Parts: sequence; structure tokens; C-alpha cells
Amino acid sequence: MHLKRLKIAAAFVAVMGAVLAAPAHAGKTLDGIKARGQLVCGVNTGLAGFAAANTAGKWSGLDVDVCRALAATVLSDAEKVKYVPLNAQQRFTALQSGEIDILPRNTTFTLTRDASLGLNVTVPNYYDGQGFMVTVKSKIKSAKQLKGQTVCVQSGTTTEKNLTDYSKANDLGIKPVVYEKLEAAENAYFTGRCVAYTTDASGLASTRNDKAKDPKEHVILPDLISKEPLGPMVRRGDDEWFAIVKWVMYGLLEAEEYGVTQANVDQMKSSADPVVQRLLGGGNEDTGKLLGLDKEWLARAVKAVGNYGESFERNVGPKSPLGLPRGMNNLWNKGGLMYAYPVR
Ligand SMILES: N[C@@H](CCC(=O)N[C@@H](CS)C(=O)NCC(=O)O)C(=O)O
Repeated sequence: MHLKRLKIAAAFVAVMGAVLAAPAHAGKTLDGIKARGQLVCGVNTGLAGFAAANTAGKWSGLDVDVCRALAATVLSDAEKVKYVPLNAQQRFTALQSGEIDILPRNTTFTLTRDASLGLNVTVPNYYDGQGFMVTVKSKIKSAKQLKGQTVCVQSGTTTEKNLTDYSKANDLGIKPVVYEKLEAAENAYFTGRCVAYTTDASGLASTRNDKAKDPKEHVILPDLISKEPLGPMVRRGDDEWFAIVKWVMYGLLEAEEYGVTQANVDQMKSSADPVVQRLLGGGNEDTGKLLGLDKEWLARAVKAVGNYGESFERNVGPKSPLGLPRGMNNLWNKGGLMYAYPVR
């Protein structure tokens, strides 16, 4: 009897050992993506710099690059992405229902969203905060001067609640004017229905640059009234896909940290640096296998969109039309918050 139990225990240990040592299997989201030959990516309806389609229907932006990088990793082709534009209200349902595989859409990670939607937050791709835009003519210089004023805001966002919290905490009696659609909220502000427009500071820069008749007539106030860590969300219940998304994002950050760029990625594959070898599949270690991928999983992503810093510069950085400073989105060793877990 005792011997039998021992044998069963030994068999169990052997099986568990094999399970733990085996490469991760793909997971059903990745299986679906491979079967249809396309990643389905939920994006903004149009927020220049983050996700917007040009007149030829080609999407670009910092959020779009998340999907391009992932498609390069899992399908070897950054073009194999179907973009589904989603407004603030629609976005979570689209992910919950399985209509999309991933939601990189200027979406703030909060406890409520993480714990109650059946979704998982991954890794922020843009640290932001909520701000206000007013006309130069209004002569308003700080958020505290908005006492008793009308502020246009879109519903279904963290923005709406932050605005009422801020007004209450500072006894400002702000009058929110709430719209369901982005365009309606923006137009209401531009046509003078509200004294101010509020959203994430990145969204304010995008709206001012892309949609104001004369951007110089509008100022973004210096105050940030909230923390808005923006990043892609995935459905719960598929740890393999969750891991792939996280590690592609960390990998793009680590590529920047170690000087791997879109232009040099091929040469860097033969780098003698073990960290770079692990990132690009150049040495004996195979980080891709552990994620159910191949050795060049990250090399393809960098080749497609560049490292995180390159994607930032191209889409939203100081020399792009949006002109956003790198600020909090700089790497941890350059004074920012971007700190990738080690790809090893
Ligand atoms: N980060 C905030 C706000 C996100 C958001 O939806 N912002 C608006 C204003 S910039 C937007 O992108 N709207 C586009 C749309 O709904 O079509 C959140 O996650 O709730």
C-alpha cells in the first residue's frame, strides 16, 4: 500500500516536472489569430498620434504600433492587423465579447476596470494625466480658475469622474457638460458651449493639433488632476496571450535600453552582449520558446515598429506634429517611469 502511494507520488512529480519544463503552449487567443491569419485590434475612433487612419485607410500611432509589433511577432507580418475603431463606451464590450483580441486604446488602468470587467491590464505604453484646454482669449491660466465654469467632457471615461472629484475636492462647483461622442464633446468646446474641454493631456494635444481651426488660439493648462496610466487590455482566462502581450511590450522597452533599433536589429543579432542575444535570439538561449513562440519573436517586432523610443518619437514625440515631451515616458534610467522586467 505504502509502496503504491509512493509510486503514484513519483509519477505525479514526473508529470508536473514535464509540464513545467515544456514550452508554453499557444493559448486560444493566439490559436484564433493564427487560424484567421490576422490580429484584431481595438483602437480609438481617431486620435492622431495614438491611433488614426489616413485618407488611404492606413492606421498609424503609438497604440497602433502595439498591434503592428504583435502581428510581426506572432504572424511575421505587421500588416496582418484588422483595426476596429471603438468609442469610449464600446471598447470593453468589444474585448469581453471576443470581437477583438486586444485593446490598445488610450485606456486608463484602474482597480475597478482590472477587477470587474473580466479583463486584464497589461503594461502601460503611455503614462498620462488629465488636463484642461481653454481658449487663449479666456485668459484662464490655471485649473483653479475654472470655478463655476462649464467644462465639456466625454462619458464612459475616467475623465468624467476625475472632473467631478476634482471639483468637489477643491470646492469649484464646475458644471460638466457631458457628451457620449468624442466629436460632439470637441465641437461643443470649439463652438463655445463650454469654457474648457477636459481629457488626458495627450488627447488634448492631439485634439488641439488635429482639430482646432487655429491651434495657437488654445492653451493646455499646466495642471494635471489625475494619474492616467494608459495601456492595452486583454481578456481574462488566457494567460499565454496575456504573457505574449506583456513581454513584447517589455521587449520593445528593453530594446531601447540596450540600443537595439529598427535600423540595426539585423546586425545586433550577432552582438556579443548576452542581454542582446536573449532579446534577439542570437545566442543559445531561447526566450521565445517559453512564450510558445520562436527565437526571433522580438527581433521581428523591433524590425516592424522600432524600439519603444523610436515608436514614441515617430508618433507623438517632440519632432512629431503632436510635439509631446518624453517626460514620464522616458526610460527609468533617464528619469522616466518606463521600466521593463528583464527579458531573461
Ligand atoms: N483614458 C481615459 C479616457 C479615454 C478616452 O476614451 N478618451 C476620449 C477623449 S481623448 C477618446 O479617446 N474618445 C474617442 C472616442 O470615444 O471615439 C479612459 O480610459 O477612460
